[in-house]
Amino acid sequence: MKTALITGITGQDGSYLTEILLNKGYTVHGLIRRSSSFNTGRIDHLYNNPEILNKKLFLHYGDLTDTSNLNRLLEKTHPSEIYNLAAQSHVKVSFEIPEYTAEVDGVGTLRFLDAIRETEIKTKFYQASTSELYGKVQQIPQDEKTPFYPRSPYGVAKIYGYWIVVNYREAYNLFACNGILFNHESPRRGETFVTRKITRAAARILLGLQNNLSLGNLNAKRDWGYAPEYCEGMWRILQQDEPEDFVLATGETHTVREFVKETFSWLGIELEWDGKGKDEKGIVEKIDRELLEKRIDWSENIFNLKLNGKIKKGTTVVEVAPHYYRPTEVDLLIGNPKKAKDELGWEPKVRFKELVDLMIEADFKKVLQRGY
Ligand code: NAP
Ligand code: G4F
Repeated sequence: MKTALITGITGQDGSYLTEILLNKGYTVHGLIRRSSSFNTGRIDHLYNNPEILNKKLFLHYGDLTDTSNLNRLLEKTHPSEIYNLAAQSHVKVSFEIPEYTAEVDGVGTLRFLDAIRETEIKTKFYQASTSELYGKVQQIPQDEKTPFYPRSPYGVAKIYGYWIVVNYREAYNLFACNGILFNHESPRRGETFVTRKITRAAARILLGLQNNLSLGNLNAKRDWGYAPEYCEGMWRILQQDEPEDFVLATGETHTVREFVKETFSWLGIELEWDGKGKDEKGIVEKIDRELLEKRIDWSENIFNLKLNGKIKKGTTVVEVAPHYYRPTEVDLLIGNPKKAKDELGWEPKVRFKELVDLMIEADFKKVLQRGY
């Protein structure tokens, strides 16, 4: 039976990967951080299942900044596969805590690889590398051979992680691989990343819980895919005979503005855009009340929420707040997943519109059920 160790198990990807591996019959060990409030929300459905917890799923306290803990964990769990997903993963936040980001996302990867080398455990190692490595892109679309040019402390820390994986593979013959994953989203995406921030805010605005949505750069373009499919890709990367690096992406790119437009459109609200730069606003142009009512399953609504009566043609629902701008921005990401398709048989199925729809639908439901 295969055993996997997942760092970052409480995050978006960690939670999906855990489900995938449990379904494939793995025993899963997860590294969790001690937190002053609950941080297991995304895995509670597994954690609270007595058939799973401490039978197929085991959780261990630890931190990527704590070397002795990582060594002990490896010796205790003897994983056949390790997925290093833990990271300070917020790009904007990395400008405020650059040193911590380097410690966790860069040196943390080294700590793990070195623990494997020291303990001589026979295992395969997956590193959560990122399209942020391409930053100020040197080629369109980006693939495994595109030169890197990171644009944030996060990107720079992750580039160390990327190269230390390559170096330990070549120097010590470790089975270590980089998955260079483009943005991937889901209803479990952290609420401060732009996609989730948009879908959650749109639901709350429509139900009168929030007045409007403040965003930063509306022009940034991202290649957004669906997280569970990318987690399946991670697993496939480690099932190869030889360790290699792979890009996972959809090959499609859209602006943040398009994501906002599509979200509101699912709710029957057509937006028009007025002004430029920090003065740009998203204004309600048309409301399809019939569609909006159709979208809402009022039976979920135990808080007696009502549709926001203030929303009408001409209402401003989106504004730009320059404090969300980044000191250096990644303007355009679009990946070429050809190698993954050819060698892993991996192909994304959920495209942009479907992704937006499933995220706004899930957030609408959540707000109706929770009342916030
Ligand atoms: P996420 O939701 O932010 O999850 C990050 C995880 O790392 C959480 O479980 C977090 O624990 C944990 N963590 C943070 N600092 C840690 C530390 N010092 N020690 C141990 N654990 C720590 O991120 P995600 O979206 O699932 O992404 C997973 C990985 O893929 C990350 O490495 C990210 O940088 C990378 N990546 C993500 C994307 C994407 O689009 N999602 C694309 C490319 C690469 P808490 O729950 O306690 O905070
Ligand atoms: O959702 P974001 O914060 O994601 P970003 O910066 O692309 O990073 C994510 O994807 C990376 C893969 O490329 C991962 F490695 C990383 O861990 C993370 O998961 O921002 C997307 C875009 C940016 O251009 C940002 O400037 O949206 C723009 N944006 C505009 N307004 C905003 C906002 N981003 C956030 N978070 N919040 C805003 O209000």
